[in-house]
Amino acid sequence: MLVKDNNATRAAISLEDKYGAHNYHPLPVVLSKGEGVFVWDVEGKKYFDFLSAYSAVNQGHCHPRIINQLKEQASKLTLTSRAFYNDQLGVYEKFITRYFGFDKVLPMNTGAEAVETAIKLCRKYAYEKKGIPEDQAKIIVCENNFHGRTTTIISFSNDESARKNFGPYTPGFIKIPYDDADALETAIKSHEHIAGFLVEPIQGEAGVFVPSEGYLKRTKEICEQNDILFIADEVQTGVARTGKLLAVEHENVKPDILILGKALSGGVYPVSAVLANDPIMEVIKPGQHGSTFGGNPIAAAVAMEALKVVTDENLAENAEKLGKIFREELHEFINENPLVLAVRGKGLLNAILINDTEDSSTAWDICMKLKENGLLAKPTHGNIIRFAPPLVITEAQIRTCAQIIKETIAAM
Ligand code: IF1
Repeated sequence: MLVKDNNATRAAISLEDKYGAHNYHPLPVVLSKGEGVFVWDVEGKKYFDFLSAYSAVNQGHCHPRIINQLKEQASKLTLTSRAFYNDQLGVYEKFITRYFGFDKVLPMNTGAEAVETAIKLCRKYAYEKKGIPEDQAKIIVCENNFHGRTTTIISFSNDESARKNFGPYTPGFIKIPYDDADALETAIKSHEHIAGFLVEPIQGEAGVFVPSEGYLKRTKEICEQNDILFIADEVQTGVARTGKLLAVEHENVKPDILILGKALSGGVYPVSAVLANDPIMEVIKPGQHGSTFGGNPIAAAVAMEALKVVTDENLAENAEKLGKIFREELHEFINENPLVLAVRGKGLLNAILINDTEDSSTAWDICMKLKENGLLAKPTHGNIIRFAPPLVITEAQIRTCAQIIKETIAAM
């Protein structure tokens, strides 16, 4: 066995442990370099990154084109606030609205901020365009959702650890089961003043839960029939991750409000966005919403290049094709291995369900072994392991990785 000096790893972990809030429980690996599908730890060990910073690094680590834009813009102008115009924002706004096919964009920084923005936009539209009485607007959300961690967003979470003892909670949300279009119809019939329906096209945090075919299409139709805004949270599923530019495209659905984050910048800079057409977006007037950093010139330059990379490198097509290969490889394997119950996902957003209880350490132990074998992934809910490599991965690499995963689990 190779005897390694783990001092650098231990030192970094103990610093975070002592001086950082304990709001995460990371895998014990300390990364110091990334390039494409690979990351390296402080001891020089190289890994395939199968988390991609929760699908933020779709374009691969430190993509040279995106980094170049970052450097160029950083040396010219970083931040103006929106009190003044900057020469990058308008160019980016024109680009991103054409790219996704909406009239207007409202730029923010993090995913949670973009979700908050969408909620505010939806409520304001309900009061000013639909005539819902003041403070009565309700937004329908789904059970087991994950939309971020602000006080309002956790108010409609049903994840105890995300929610407990952070009350009092924001009212105005109705929760229905996910993947149940009838439940949406029932909720609309039994409640007054519904303004919107907020949904993840695939539930990420719930363990990559893909809804039945037709769910998005049907819920969108129900929303249309009832004059309710369909709000798609594509923070995790968007930007080519699931094999289409947007996951809603699998069902030819066009949301009324689209929420993006994460890979919008290739994981280089916090950039999020809310897109909508004029009749909706025009309800927001000067002074009614904003952010110091939202729409800053670095964000604009970086996001524009990150989206160009997605197109130029055919990342959606690659995710679609390699996702199929990956699931095929694992399907064959799980037929013979009782430790894995299921493999599911779309494009390169996939997960395996481990045949053990949520409080078992099996999934964690598998991830520790995968780490030893040069592949980084993280368990969720105790018994699910998410696999989401950067979309620049090649077919040869995905087959190698499938092999690593199979051999690791077979040896457990
Ligand atoms: C954490 C999961 C991923 C998101 C959707 C909004 C946001 C997220 C659909 C908020 C964020 C994250 C954040 C991260 C864990 C994580 C996650 F495990 F919870 F499900 F990606 F897989 N909408 N997702 O998935 O975006 O404010 O973070 O930029 O630890 O909170 P943010």
